[in-house]
Amino acid sequence: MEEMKTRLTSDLAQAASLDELEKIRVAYLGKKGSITNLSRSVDFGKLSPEERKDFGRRFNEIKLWAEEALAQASARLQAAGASQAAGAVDLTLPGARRSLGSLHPITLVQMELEQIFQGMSFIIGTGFHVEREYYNFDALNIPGDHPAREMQDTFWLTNGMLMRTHTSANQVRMLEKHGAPLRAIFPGRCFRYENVDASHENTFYQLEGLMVDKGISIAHLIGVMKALLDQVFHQDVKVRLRPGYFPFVEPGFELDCQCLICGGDGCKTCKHSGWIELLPCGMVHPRVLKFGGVDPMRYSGFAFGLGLTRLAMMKYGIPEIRLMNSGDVRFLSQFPAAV
Ligand code: FA5
Repeated sequence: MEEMKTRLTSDLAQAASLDELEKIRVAYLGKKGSITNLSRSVDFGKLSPEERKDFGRRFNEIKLWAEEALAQASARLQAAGASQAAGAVDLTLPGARRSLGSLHPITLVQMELEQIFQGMSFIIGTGFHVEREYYNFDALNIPGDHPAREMQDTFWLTNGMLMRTHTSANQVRMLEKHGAPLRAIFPGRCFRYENVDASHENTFYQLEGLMVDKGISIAHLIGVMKALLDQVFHQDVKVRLRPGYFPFVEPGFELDCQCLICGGDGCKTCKHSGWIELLPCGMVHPRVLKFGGVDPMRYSGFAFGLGLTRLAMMKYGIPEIRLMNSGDVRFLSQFPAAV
């Protein structure tokens, strides 16, 4: 029995895996194992009662000892296996690079503008992509037979619904909801059924602004437009103001900025004119105020419809509008993940 203990101790010390350990257990304690066989090797008839008792005690001792030794070896191998698995992480290797999503350039510009306007006590609204013909056209002084409807090619849906062609569609909704006085911006997506080129998309973003109060004049309009452009570009950008026609403002203006892609020399982004149409604006037409339930005899206001997608193009030097909706990660990953 002593010799068997020595052999088992040495076998257990050499066992390198739980599989090997199981083989050792079968070899010693299995049905035909060498410890199990010990009891078969003895002719109990030839032993005295004392000797039988003594054998039984020692046999049980070695069996218990062997079971305990196997359990300890198993625990040792399991612990070694666990630390080996943990050790498989080589801390000196460079980590797996997790690519962090970035913010879309339009989102970045929109967030910046929202901050600027919140600083001037403007509230932020949203509006609907799918809009009623009434809010997109009629309530903006563009009745069904008005030629101005042709200015914006429309994706028509059924039952007088359409994909809104401009964020101005939310002007009367905001007036109905909040009344006057009102300072609000409402950025969002617009849709037009038109040919796509370097500066025209069929899905693009605008940011509408509306300020209505007693005594609002063109001076307020120009002051806010200037504050807006100064803060967005952080540089001296040349702008020009020219008369513009929109049925929902009177007078109306077009504010263009010098193309920042070519510096005004002319390129395909500005259609070789050196200027980009960016910020149409004007004094809210009295009929629009009336549609919104606001008395035009007491209140006046200005509105603007900033081309947010084009502003992002100018700010970040993006010459091609189609990149904006491309979902191309090589393009998108150049922008920061946060502002
Ligand atoms: C309008 O949409 C008017 N609702 C703007 C307005 C609001 C005028 C309030 C007066 C008062 P316009 O169609 O010009 O106007 O579009 C406004 C701006 O949106 C343009 O200057 C341009 O920057 C941008 N824009 C227009 N069409 C596209 C297009 N297809 N792709 C990208 N940007 C566009």
